[in-house]
This record gives sequence, C-alpha cells and structure tokens, in this order.
Amino acid sequence: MASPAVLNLPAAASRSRFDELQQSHAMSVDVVHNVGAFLPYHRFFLHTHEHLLRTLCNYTSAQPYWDEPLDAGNFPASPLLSPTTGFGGNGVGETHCIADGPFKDYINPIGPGSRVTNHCINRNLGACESVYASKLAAPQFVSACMALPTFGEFWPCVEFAAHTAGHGGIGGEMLDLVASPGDPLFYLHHAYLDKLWWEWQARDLPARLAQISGNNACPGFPGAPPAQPETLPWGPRAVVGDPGNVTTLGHVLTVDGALPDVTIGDVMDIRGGGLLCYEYV
Ligand SMILES: [Cu+2]
Repeated sequence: MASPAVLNLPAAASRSRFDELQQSHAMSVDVVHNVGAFLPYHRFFLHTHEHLLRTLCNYTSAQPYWDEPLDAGNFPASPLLSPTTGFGGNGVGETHCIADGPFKDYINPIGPGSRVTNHCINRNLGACESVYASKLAAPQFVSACMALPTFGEFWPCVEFAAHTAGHGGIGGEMLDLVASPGDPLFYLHHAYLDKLWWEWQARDLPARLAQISGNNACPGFPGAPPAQPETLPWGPRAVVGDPGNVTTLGHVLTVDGALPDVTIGDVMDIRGGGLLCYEYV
C-alpha cells in the first residue's frame, strides 16, 4: 500500500502497487468470473500478491488462507477480524467504513463497481444477508463440491458456494465483484478457494493436473462486451485468453504487467518445477 504505482494502468486510477492489483482485477472482471479461468486466474492473482509482499514489503512468510468453515455462520467472531492481530473488524456507521485494525485509514481508488472514486474499505457483517451468506461456508457445502468428478462440475460449485460465502459474509467492498481486492481479506479468502482447488486436484493428480474446461466469457462469446463499455474508465478488455470459447491450458492470464503474463498450464501445479512453489498445511 505504501509503494507507489509503477504500471501506468489506464485511467491513472491506481496510486499504489496494492491499488494496481485491485485495478487489474477490475479490468478483468468479465473474463475471470463465471468462466473456466476463474480458479486459475485467482491462483495467479494470489501468486502476484504474494510476490509483491515478498519483494516490496520484506514479507518472508507465505500467503495465508482463511479456514472459513471454522467461522461459517459466525464470521463476526473470527480471529481474522481482530483489530490488533487481524485485519480489523466490521464497518461502522452509515458508510460501514472499517474503524480499527491496520487498514482503517486506507483509501481505495476503485469502486463501487467499475467507478473510480476515493473511498474507505467498508464491511457489513451484521446485515442479515451477510449472516445468511456466511452459512454457505459450512463443511457440507465444501464436501459436496469436493466430491464432484470433473473440473467442469467442481469450479461452478466452488464459485457459487464457498466463493459466495466469503464475499457475501463480509459484505461491503468484499461483496463488490469488481472492486473486492480493495479489502485485504480478499487475498485470504481466495487463498482458501485456491486450497480447495488444490485439494480437489490432489485427489487424482494424474487426471486433474491437466484438467481444465469451461466457457471464456460471460455472458456469451465471441466478443461479448461488458454491460456498459462506455462507462468503463479503462475501456473493455481486448483479450479473453483463448481464441475460442472453451477454456484450455493455453489460456493466457494477465495481471497487467505486475508479473509477466502466464497460461493456465503454468498454474495447474503448485508444487514447484514451474511458476509456483507452495503447499497448503
Ligand atoms: Cu475475483
């Protein structure tokens, strides 16, 4: 957050390296959600975040994940939200700005949605829809997804259940499909989803290290524009990663120069020997 932006992203919205990740996600939103690249893209996005933490912030540990079933239905009690050892607590007042913890004064440049505005990080854990959403983090929803036999069945299950639980259960900025990486909790939530994907892969590595499928854009393809391209400060994404509408291992993933582009094939195996080298414990 304290490192000035370097990538010269369109619309000059980002002030920090942290903002650049948020903006890159916002610029990709239509081609990385409800698509086959959902899990691979966010795996690469997390790797980029961890790389920046380690190279810019003297961070020497790993990207942690949020073990969400432990908090299902009761997110407000999570130690993650501690103001002293965690990421700060719930939002307060009409704006629902977070009022304690290490990020209470941070001003995000992206959001709500694709707008470029200066605003606080906000959360709304008390809303009844947040409590409802957080229940989707319960173990039975996870195991239902883990039991599915193909990637084409697994990723929509995870995107709907566990993914919705973390975003909806925190509410506020986290519930914003476009701007949610403005809340640092985003990275712990998506590391958890990445862990689920890896655990699903690890049940049958010979088959699942190369198993990818799905559509490339939502809604529709080819050339489906965003809903309101004229209102996007950075214009529509020119590339969706694959030449057709079937997600393949050759599908290109981008973080707009924060790291060089990779393919989905580069992020299928987390165990080293290629781009990634980590494990979940
Ligand atoms: Cu996302």
